[in-house]
Amino acid sequence: MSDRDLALYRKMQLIRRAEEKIQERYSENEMKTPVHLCIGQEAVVVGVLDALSPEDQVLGTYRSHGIYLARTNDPRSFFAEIYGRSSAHARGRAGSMHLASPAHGFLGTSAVVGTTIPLALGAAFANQRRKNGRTAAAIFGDGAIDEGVFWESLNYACLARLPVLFVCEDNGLAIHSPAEERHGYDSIEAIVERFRCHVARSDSTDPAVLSDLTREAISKQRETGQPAFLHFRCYRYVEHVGIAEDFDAGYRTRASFEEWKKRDPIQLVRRRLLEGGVERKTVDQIDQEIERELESAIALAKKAPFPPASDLEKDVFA
Ligand SMILES: Cc1ncc(C[n+]2csc(CCOP(=O)(O)OP(=O)(O)O)c2C)c(N)n1
Ligand SMILES: [Mg+2]
Repeated sequence: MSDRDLALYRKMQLIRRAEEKIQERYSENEMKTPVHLCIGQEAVVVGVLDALSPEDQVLGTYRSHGIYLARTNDPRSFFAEIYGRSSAHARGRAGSMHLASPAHGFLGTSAVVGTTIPLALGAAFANQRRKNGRTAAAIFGDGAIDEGVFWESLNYACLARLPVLFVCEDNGLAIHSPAEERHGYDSIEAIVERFRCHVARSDSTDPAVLSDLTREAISKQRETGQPAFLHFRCYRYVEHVGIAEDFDAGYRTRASFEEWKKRDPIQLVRRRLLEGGVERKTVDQIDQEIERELESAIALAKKAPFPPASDLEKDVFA
């Protein structure tokens, strides 16, 4: 149990500290990319990815630092990308919002809400035809379920029995609009359950719980051939885009933040490790290693070259 928790803790802490480093340095104005931080939401991505095998595929949104770091475990490439340097997997062309690493099964992300859901269907369709047993997961926000493309994708995946996981990372907000102001229904699960689709939901901030639910969904998917919809709630600690808190913006309260913060995913797993007999110095050592890794990744990124101007029109469709 504690080995698994140590691995989950490490991944979440890597993501959290990487994003906190972005917060610390963003005002230097060397990161020429908007940033959508997932601070507070780490358990969803880390839990879901823990249940996938390395051959499985995943797609995300513009809020995908967590997927990138959890999947690649490569903060050097991550910061190279954030600083726009040619040493990154996408050679500095992606920025924060278009992270991908196909070599790690992380097929892509997009700034356009909902667009990577049908791409996951395409991957699932190919996997189904190749009979390779892989699962394709689309991780998207609750804003994406407001779009037709989600419902069309869900319908087709159920019809064609595609091995796909729909993962709704529900922070209750699309920018500043709460779910209550956007939905003409009360329960998304109640609707999706009417499809031939396995459904699971959770408010847990424990990545181990979310990982178990995801594993269960994948095994049900394999047994029945039906896709799965996972609805996982979470809380975004900072503003929609940018690095700051925004509790005075009027669309949510600091009290709601304080409530969720009591269940902070990283503190939750840290507590369980210590209570389970793991020595504090073991956990502190993980923190220190992450600190060193991130600082060295940032220093390397800053020294790396920018892509040459001659690259500007490379790999451009039109
Ligand atoms: C097709 C499309 N419509 C509108 C937007 C503007 N937009 C950017 S982010 C966002 C909110 C999306 O919320 P959600 O999917 O819940 O993701 P979160 O930011 O909460 O992670 C919207 C509407 C967009 N990028 N793409
Ligand atoms: Mg949202």
